[in-house]
Amino acid sequence: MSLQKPWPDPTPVDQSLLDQIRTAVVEYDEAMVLSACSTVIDRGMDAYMAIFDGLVAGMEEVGRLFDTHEYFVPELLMCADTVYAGLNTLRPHVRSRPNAQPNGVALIGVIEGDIHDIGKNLVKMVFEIAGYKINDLGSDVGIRKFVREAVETKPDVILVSVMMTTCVPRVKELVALLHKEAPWAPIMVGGCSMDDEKVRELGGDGAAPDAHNALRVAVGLMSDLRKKVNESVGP
Ligand code: B12
Repeated sequence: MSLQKPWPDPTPVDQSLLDQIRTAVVEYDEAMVLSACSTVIDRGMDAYMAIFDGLVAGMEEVGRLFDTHEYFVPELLMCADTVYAGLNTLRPHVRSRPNAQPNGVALIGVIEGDIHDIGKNLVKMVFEIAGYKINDLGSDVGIRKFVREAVETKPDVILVSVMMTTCVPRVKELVALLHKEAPWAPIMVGGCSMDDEKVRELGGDGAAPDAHNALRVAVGLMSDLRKKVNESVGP
């Protein structure tokens, strides 16, 4: 699959720095990640690229090490801390899209029972740099809270993150309630076990494998919904 990577800054990060960032995440070496990320910034390189091709690429490798039982939960926790140390350094230097305008409001959260929030925070960042205002409910968000916030803040799009398959039935329940209580907003569901087919089964409107595609799909869904509303209102 070809991923759209809308780098806001064309100056690429040196491969050796990307390697350092990846290694630092895998080896949960916060000093190394801070040093490499500071170098990215000092040299005016692309912070967005450093996040996705450095920090996220490192976390993907960590996932593989967990799968092969070389890493366990304590390592995951330290790797996640290292990702956040790098993200906190790089995030203020990610440039908004040159033509970013206020684009609407996105409601985002991780479903109850699930505390994996790195992916959710990256989706949030991509929407922010495209000009969206974000209402971030955080992680482990109960269904009632999600629905209440949707009704009260009238978002243009609702983004639900779920990484734990055990939490998927709860997402189905949430989506059904959101369709009833907040029918104006398309609902996207994402996370490691989600694809288009699964999201449709849950009643959601769209899926995306990563943060870049999440924005692209959301824009399409919002425009489709606007067209439908206009057609039903008539000329
Ligand atoms: C880091 C990690 C943790 C950290 C999380 C730290 C944090 N602050 O997030 C900690 C140590 C806390 C953790 C805990 C656990 N974890 Co864990 N964890 C991971 C790991 C290795 C990486 C997740 C990650 O951050 N990836 C990097 C980010 C960038 O990727 P991402 O999250 O997928 O997000 C991208 C896309 O999915 C998408 N996306 C995400 N959200 C959304 C939303 C929308 C709307 C859209 C469109 C797109 C989208 O865009 C994102 C950015 O591009 C994964 C392995 C994996 N393969 O994912 C396991 C994994 C998710 N964990 C797993 C498990 C089992 C657990 C524990 C139960 C372990 C335990 N025995 O305690 C606990 C559960 C805690 C809980 N209740 O939630 C399993 C889940 C399996 C399953 N079938 O449910 C996985 C898949 C590992 C495995 N292969 O078994 N974990």
